Amino acid sequence: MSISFSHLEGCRGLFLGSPSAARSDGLASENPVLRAERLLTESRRTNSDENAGCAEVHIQSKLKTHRLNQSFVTLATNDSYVKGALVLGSSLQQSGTTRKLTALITPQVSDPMRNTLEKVFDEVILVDILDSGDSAHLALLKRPELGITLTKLHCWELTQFSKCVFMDADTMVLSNIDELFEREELSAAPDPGWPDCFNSGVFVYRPSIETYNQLLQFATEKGSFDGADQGLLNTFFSSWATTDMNKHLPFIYNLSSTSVYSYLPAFKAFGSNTKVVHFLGSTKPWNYTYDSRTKSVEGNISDPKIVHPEFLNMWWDTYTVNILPLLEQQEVDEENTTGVNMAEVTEAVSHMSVSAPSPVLPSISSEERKARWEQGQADYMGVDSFDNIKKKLDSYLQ
Ligand SMILES: [Mn+2]
Repeated sequence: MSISFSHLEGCRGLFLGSPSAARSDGLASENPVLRAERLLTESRRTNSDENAGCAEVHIQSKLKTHRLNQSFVTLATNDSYVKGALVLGSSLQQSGTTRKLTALITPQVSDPMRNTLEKVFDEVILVDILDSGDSAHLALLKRPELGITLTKLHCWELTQFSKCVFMDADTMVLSNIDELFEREELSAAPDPGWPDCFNSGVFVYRPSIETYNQLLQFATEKGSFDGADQGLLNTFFSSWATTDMNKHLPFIYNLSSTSVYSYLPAFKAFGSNTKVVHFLGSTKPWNYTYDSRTKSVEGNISDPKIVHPEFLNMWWDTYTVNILPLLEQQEVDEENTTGVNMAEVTEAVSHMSVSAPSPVLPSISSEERKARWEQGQADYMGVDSFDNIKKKLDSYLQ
């Protein structure tokens, strides 16, 4: 028995709830609908016609339960990272996700920013290790250097959900990624710097107090080889590299900003499939200045650490269109909303190169230049400057 599309349209209204403006574009509600279609087809194959309606109701309620039981989770430890979390949350909404959105925050987050988060996320949960009498606090006393790392581990405590996808606040989705909920713990994409390690900016996991306590104990005893959550999680889930390819997410679910430059032909071939951008590095999108008239980031886009500027401009476009109006409602002071408060400017400037572009040196052969590039010694201010890379990209894409 086949199912007509109009029938599915009816289903969609029923089990996806009232469509918000962001979710009515038909973009990403496609995935659960296709899934429902498959489930319905399967059930009808195994059920007699008189039972089909019953099975349908059962599957629809099962889908709804899934939707409520699963969440995207992020963490913001200060007001700057809240900006990232807001853009991430907004991008997930725009993707038409059917899952919940949860933000963990620490006490450093101000009330107006917290109130704004509550407009985008279904749940905003304060995690305060210092104030808690639990094992996390005890672990922190022994390993004070793991402060933020241990805060991130709190995501395993969200046992109101059966499965979650954790995403760093410096990530942004470009299309629906609800299919990630079909993966098991711990699924993640390779880290570009050491591909036998996964990057912990995006990962699928199952909340569990048992796992949470094991992670804390592990952190206390072994620490983290990189001083952060990625080192800890890679040691804890050490079978990731070799055991189950289903737990290796394709790189397009966590495309790091550095990869565009370090493997340009691959970016050229596969970059258009990107689903999640991760703004790795110390200079974050909110550290840049954006010109809303030209819809582009001003100034230092030749910074080799920053992602392809189209992604950065997308981040700022989402921020300007969807987030700034929310912040204005909260009367967050102007300094906060523009992304140019002094601490951030200092941080950004300290990572900026201010030297003038060096002249192109014709004496370097293209072989030599390639070798230097591969050794990470690209001439970013000269022949390998962003403008030149962009010209090259444009010529490929024409
Ligand atoms: Mn990150």
